[in-house]
Amino acid sequence: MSTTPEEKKAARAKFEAVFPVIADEILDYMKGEGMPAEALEWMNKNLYYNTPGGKLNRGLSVVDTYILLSPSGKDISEEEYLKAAILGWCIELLQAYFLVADDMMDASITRRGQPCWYKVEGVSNIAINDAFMLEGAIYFLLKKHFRKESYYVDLLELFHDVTFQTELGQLIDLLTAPEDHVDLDKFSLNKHHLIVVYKTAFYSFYLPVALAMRMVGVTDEEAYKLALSILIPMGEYFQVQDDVLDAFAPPEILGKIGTDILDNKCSWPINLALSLASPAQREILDTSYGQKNSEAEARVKALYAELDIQGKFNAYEQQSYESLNKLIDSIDEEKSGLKKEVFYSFLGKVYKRSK
Ligand code: DMA
Ligand code: MG
Ligand code: MG
Ligand code: MG
Repeated sequence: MSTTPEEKKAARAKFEAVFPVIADEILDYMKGEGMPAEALEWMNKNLYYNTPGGKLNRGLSVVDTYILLSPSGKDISEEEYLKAAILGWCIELLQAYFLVADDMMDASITRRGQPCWYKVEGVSNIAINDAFMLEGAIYFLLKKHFRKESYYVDLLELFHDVTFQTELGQLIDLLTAPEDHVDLDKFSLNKHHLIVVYKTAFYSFYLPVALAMRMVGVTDEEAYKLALSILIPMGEYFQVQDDVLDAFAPPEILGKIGTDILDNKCSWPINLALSLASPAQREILDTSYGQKNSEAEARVKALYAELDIQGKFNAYEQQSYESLNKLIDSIDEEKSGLKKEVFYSFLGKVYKRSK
């Protein structure tokens, strides 16, 4: 696998070079349909503003997994590389689609170090249709590149299934965080677990690995179940990191300004704080959490510091890392046809991340 920083950089650059190819295919299609120049320019901006600028963990993991599972390993043909990379970019489009909508629903300000798309001058509610178009582009690309493959329907099914699962997660995330009614009794770590598995783990962790497995030709359903049993807890750990970074990371590094406290979100830090708070501290949380003002937000953050939520997270992170490593180590490579390295490499991408 790409281990040295130079190799990682090169793998990323190679993957990034595929984005203009797919963007052109989408724009050429629109041109062929007689869409006006204005529409082409708009879609071009939508695609480039929202798709490539992230960490690309999900997209790169499709390629990495494909290389690890393919008998030719690093010597896969250029044609195979391109197909794996296109699947990778399809997940990045799915991610772009979710994020454009998520930022509107969460009333967020910045993303990846720039204003959220709906906040850009002249965009506003057009962002709703832009999100749909990012999603539509996925199925255009899948049809164009995979229509003739025996696993085409499996790819479609995977994208459809995880999209619905993510939307279920977003629904319970939003219903647990009403804007006008703060009731911290509605929160629990069980509820949090359900929210994060659905809104994040399926599309961010299971999807990249499962897509690569389909492309390599894995048909044994047990192998998919095994992958799921490791990738779902890995995704949960990743979203706990996201929740903790929302409260503690400097926005300049994180690339986004945290909104979970203002938004009354059932996030990991508040659930932990609720389990540790004295009656007096609980009173502060009841009156300050989910209030749309920065003084109230600061009071919650001060309480998080008092209760050492960051320290508790560090312990959680260590524990999760160890238990995920144990899970991965217990894989029987021979029996499952999977490779431990697929999971170690994915975990390595997110362990102790700062953004
Ligand atoms: C992310 O939840 C889930 C999806 C499906 C985008 P979030 O609102 O915590 O994400 P972020 O912190 O990136 O806004
Ligand atoms: Mg959000
Ligand atoms: Mg959200
Ligand atoms: Mg978040």
